[in-house]
Amino acid sequence: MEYNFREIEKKWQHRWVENKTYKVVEDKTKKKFYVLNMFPYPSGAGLHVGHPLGYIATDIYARYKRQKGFNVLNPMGYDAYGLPAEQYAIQTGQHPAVTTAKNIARYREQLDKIGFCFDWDREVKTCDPAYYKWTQWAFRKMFESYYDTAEQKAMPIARLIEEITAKGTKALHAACSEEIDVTPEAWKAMNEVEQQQLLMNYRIAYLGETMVNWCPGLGTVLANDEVVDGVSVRGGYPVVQKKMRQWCLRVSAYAQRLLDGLEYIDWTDSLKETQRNWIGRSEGAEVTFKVADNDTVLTIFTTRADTMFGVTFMVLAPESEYVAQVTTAEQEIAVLDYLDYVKKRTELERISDRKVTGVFTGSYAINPFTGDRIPIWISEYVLAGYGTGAIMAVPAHDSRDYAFAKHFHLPIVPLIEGADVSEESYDAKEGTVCNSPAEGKNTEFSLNGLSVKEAIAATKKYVAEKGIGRVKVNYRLRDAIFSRQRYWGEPFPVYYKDGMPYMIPEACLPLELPEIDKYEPTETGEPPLGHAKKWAWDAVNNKVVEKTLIDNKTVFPIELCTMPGFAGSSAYYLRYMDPHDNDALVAKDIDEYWQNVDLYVGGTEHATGHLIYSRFWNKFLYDYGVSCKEEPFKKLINQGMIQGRSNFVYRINNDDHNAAPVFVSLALKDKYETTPIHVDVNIVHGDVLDIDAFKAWRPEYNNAGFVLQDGKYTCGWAIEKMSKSMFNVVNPDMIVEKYGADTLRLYEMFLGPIEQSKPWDTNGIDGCHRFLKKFWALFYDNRTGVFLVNGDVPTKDALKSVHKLIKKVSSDIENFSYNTAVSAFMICVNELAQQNCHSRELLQKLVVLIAPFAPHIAEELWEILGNTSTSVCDAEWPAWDEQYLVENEMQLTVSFNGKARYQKTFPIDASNEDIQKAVLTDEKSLKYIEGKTVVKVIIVPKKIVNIVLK
Ligand code: ANZ
Repeated sequence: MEYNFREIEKKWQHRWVENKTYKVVEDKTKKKFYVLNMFPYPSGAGLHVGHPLGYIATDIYARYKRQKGFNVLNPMGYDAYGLPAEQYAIQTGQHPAVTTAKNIARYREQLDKIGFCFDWDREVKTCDPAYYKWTQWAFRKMFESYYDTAEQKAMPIARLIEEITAKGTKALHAACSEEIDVTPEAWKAMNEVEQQQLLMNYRIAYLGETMVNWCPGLGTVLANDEVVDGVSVRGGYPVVQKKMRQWCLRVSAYAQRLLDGLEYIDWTDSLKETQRNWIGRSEGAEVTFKVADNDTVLTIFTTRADTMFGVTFMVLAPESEYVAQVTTAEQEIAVLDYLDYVKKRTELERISDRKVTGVFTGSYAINPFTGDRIPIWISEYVLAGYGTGAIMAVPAHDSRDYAFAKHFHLPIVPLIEGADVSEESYDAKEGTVCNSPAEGKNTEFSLNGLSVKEAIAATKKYVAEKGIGRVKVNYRLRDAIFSRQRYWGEPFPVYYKDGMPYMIPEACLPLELPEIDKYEPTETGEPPLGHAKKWAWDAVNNKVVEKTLIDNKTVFPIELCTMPGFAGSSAYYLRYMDPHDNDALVAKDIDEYWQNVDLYVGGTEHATGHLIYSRFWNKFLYDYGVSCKEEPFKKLINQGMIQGRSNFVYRINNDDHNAAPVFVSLALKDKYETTPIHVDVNIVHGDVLDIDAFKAWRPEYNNAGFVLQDGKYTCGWAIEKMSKSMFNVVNPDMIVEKYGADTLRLYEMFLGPIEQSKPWDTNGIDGCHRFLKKFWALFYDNRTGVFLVNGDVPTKDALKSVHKLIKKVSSDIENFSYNTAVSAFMICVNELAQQNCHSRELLQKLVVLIAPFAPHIAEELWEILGNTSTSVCDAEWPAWDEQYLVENEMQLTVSFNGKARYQKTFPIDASNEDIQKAVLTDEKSLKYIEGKTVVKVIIVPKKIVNIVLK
């Protein structure tokens, strides 16, 4: 019987479905293990071979853990809301739901062919109302919560209301957008709208005024990476900075916990470092500066309080509220001009551009340490969203301040002893402070002779005592903007009464996305949901009704924005635990069983998006006891990218564009002037072009001519990103069809370490396929079809080969070193074939070992070996026995005058005398020794015997 992978794979994929082999239930008698892949966005292009890399890695681990006796959860689903389907809808009128469903079906078909052990009964789709009910539910709960900074957790807003009523806002310990002082009396005197406005300052999900990249041409907010040089990447429309009222999540309140949590999870150092930088904790001080001839007091944030004596000017962010307060009449026009210029600049450009721009406000501040009058400027390098949006500039010790001072001819006063003030050495953090540039100005306080660190501490203490400052920890992490002016996303469960948002009652969730007939913004610039006719909330009957009924008394308009892409992916791992529960996101006992994800695999591109948001989201749910673990993902592995191996043909340049194209083979191309052209890798085999297929590929190549080399056309190649435009996309379906899923799985793992990026090379796949054939040949004679397995007692050598393999594969899987595990299989199978081993006892172990990697062939052979009532998935993972691994022989290389001639095997305990005797009398030695004298025999233990002849 031959290895008929097509039949075998089809058979087992059916059986698995029929027998529900991969169905998982909570089984308290077993230890749980939860593996998870970052779920895919089902794009129209389908899967290419790069996509399943991570899935195969997790699948192997899941199967291995199951064989080790764990109850393994390995779910899969779809991140189904998103822009591409909506863009397609705008272009074609095709409803995004239709496109998405089609793409999901295609993904599923492709995934099914690869033989994953997903429990499809637990599938989730973020666009499914039964799923997004819980996304809306969580959002609602965030709206109903504030972050208590004393308790360090989210708390119900009702408690905050009680506290404000009793003690006013001054006594609150609550994360907020701005400090507001409201007495209990003032609170009670407020009307409902005013009270709601005040509460908004504390809610975890809040409507906030934030700066966004607004693109009037497209009628939407754009993300930073969708804007280049002030225009939209798509369409080239101008983009301006605009303050807009948007839903935001108070992620910043969790900054310290997000930082602390990194300490006890098993992620790579580089990923943790990326998150730390993103969170950006910075310890410093807020210091106040009085403005001369003005009531305004500027509060600035600095990490270098020690440089107070070197402050020679102040800089405000263009968006700062101080700007209006300090701009003088003479400077007004210049300031307005400048603000106009800044509006067109994105934050990214402001940070990365080294261009020096700015304008003087006309006002001066008083340096509280020196009493000096220092000019207040405005510049784009100070960002509105960080610190207080205002800085004290110390050009001698800060590079941007230095560049600014040089440009506008402002004074530069060095403070660090020996510091040479020039562009290169502005930032002398180490050193001794000498702070009295202007003798006699401040005699009360001196930092002279202190180290920078001591000076910072001393200054912080001093400003706190003097009431001109306070110690402050800042985080770079911003609150997440949570509104999108888009259709294809989760609707907010929100309606508006008197301009203030109210939540639709929990019992009425999900609020389903309505149908619309146009996907663009409305004529009046509203988001696409503005087209929905039935999109108003009847607060008496608690239901969605026609918009024409809006009276703002009992029927109100519903929010028109939808949630962003990361909403649906923030808690999906919790939903997989209990996907059909209508009463809870996840039932408490089920959550306590699965706890959190033990192994999470996905791409590095999610380091600062999804992996921050989902950690935040989970911590919020943890605060309410919904999730029993504070960190969602215990161990995380980033799989590398699979790159494409592109092929090229070389077209001979010809000015006559009507002439038939002529292509020259690689080795001959330098004889001509040529242009390389990407060619579809699927019509190239081993770098040799399939000429007929090439002619059929494009009508313009129909009558192409070829300059061949040895009768063949050889293509050039290069490693590039795998992408449709480079024609180097390899479809897994094609590989499965030609070689089988087991070969594909083995080959993807064999390509190299899982975390590394590596090129796909279809040419190499034959090796893995041949290996599986050899594996099969241990059971069946390929030519005669005779079943070879016998009950023989295995030889010592065979035992050693297999036990060595068990040990190696077990530790390789634990270390996710799958490529080395695959090569260990290859070595072992070669050894067993050489030893002519067909022992049932050993082959059965081999089948169990290979099951995680190549589950179809393993199931088939498992059954053939007589295990007809169980799946190999439940076969116990074999243990190795050290006794078989002890080396009892050694192989020595025998050399003559340093030249290696042959190898000889000895018992491990052979003495040097025995070795020497045996080597000198060996027949193979005699021909080298003949006619010469043996001068010396050198023996390097366990390695070499060198015979010196004369
Ligand atoms: C005086 C000073 C002297 C500063 C010196 C630095 C070096 P990190 O560490 O990132 O927190 N800064 C404060 N707010 C800013 C804003 N909104 N936009 C741009 N820059 C701002 O950086 C804190 C430092 O960055 C602060 O300390 C402030 O400049 C500046 F030798 O104050 B420093």
